[in-house]
Amino acid sequence: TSRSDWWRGATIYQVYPRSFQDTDGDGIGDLRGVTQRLGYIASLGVDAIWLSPFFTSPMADMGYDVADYCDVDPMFGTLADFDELMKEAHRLGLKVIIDQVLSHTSDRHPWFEESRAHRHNPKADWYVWADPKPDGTAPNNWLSIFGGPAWEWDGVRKQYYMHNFLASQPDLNFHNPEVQAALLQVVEFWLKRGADGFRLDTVNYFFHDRELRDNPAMVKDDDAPGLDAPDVNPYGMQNHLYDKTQPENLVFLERLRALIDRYPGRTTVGEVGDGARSLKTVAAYTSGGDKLHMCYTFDLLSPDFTANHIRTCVRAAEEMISDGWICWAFSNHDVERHASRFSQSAEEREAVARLSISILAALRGSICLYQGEELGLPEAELSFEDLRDPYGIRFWPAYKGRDGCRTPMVWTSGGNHAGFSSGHKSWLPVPGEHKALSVEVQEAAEESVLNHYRRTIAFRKAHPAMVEGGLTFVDMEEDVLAFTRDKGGERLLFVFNMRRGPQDVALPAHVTVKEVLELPGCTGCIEKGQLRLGALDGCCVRVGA
Ligand code: TEU
Repeated sequence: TSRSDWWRGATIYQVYPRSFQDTDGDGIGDLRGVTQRLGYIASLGVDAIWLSPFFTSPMADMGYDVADYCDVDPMFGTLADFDELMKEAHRLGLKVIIDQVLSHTSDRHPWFEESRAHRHNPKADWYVWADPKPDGTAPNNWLSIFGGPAWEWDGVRKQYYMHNFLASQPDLNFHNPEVQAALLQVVEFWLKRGADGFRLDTVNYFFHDRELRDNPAMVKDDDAPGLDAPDVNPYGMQNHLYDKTQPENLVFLERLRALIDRYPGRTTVGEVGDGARSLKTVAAYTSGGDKLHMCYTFDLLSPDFTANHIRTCVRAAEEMISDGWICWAFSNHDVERHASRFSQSAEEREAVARLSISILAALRGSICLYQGEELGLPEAELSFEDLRDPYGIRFWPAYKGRDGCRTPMVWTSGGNHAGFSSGHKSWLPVPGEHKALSVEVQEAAEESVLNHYRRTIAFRKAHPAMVEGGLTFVDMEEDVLAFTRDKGGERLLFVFNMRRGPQDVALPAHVTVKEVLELPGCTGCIEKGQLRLGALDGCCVRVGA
């Protein structure tokens, strides 16, 4: 892929380096491990990888707490290992997108250590510091996503600092131009090192309300009707009085884009967790071609795997994001694996995994896969003693945290830790039930979920209408998801039966069938003018434009 907008419609494979492949026996994956397995990733037919953070970090939030943005944590390797990874990825035709966690740092970052040391030093204003209220309590009612107030008292400065996530992840003060400049330098460091793109963590959290106003208990928001109810975590949803368009962020993103455009062929994908307002935010961040290239939301990361839900999300995206670009995903390192999340029973997981990639591949936008989903891995059942995610440890057992989707890749069915590590202990256990789903087993089985993923990704690639074409919904049965994708005179009709039983559906009168294509793994066909679909099945028909 050499076109500069290779990212448009690309298939991106997310690697969580901690859990991909360990090469030094410490039970934790590393960059050399990723390099070793790039051949496997390339064999999936994807265009790019997204690497979760591998930077120097005390790992309080598994690397989303960065202590040095411009170095590799010794646990993951060295900068030379990164260079090696880049070289091998490019040799295999894979682009490399790296995570940038710019909204906050670790409390061990030298910037924060300096900032907390004194109220008047060069970095004093690099974080969000505030005096307590007269009664000594926190400056306002903002909450942290990871529980409790968003404010932590610092005994040295005798002030509170703000953190959207852990107390050990202090928020940078983006209102300070020096902070912005320093972060742009970080991005440039990786641009120079060859990174093809950046996944921008919590991109809608960069700016905070400068006046530190309390969040209202209840918000009437015409843009986001779902937010009329009091929210569990109002600040988490950015649901506060602050100007929702965050004009400063648009200006920052323009500066970022100007920098990135100096390096041809690079891209950005922003993570937007903005509740019901997310798609509006995506539109604002990706329109005009002068801010982000693409964004992804949490819309399809919900437990809802119904035609209605997908239709609602995609329709809203189509309506709101006119000249922007979205990236869709069913799974990532923060949510329950979708083979489990979308299934009503263990028996239907495989069928759900198969249908999920058929649908994802047919959507308009770029698509993100999360390591292991191509094996149809279910969420790992872990005991409290196994947990490493601070978020899970804090809310157990009401919420079990994110470790269940972060267990190691299963390369072989036998062997030490399923081929993940030769060490004694792996940082999270390999679940017994994952072993039968190993890459080794699935490579050997022609009809495996893994091979189904490969064929489906190849099918998407072979049809430009799927990668870049327009999308128009077609009205059919409520639990049937149907739309066409068009490009240059080619019109493909996709019909997915999301019911847990077979059904026949009538083709809309205006459709002229040209040819039923062989959509990998799907058995849908046309009989006597009816579309005949199995349970959790699909069909692709070339129709008259
Ligand atoms: O996630 C941002 C985010 O909003 C998550 O906190 C999400 O709401 C949560 O994980 C529940 O699913 C990003 C990273 O993806 C996540 O791993 C980090 O913990 C977080 O930022 C803080 O950097």
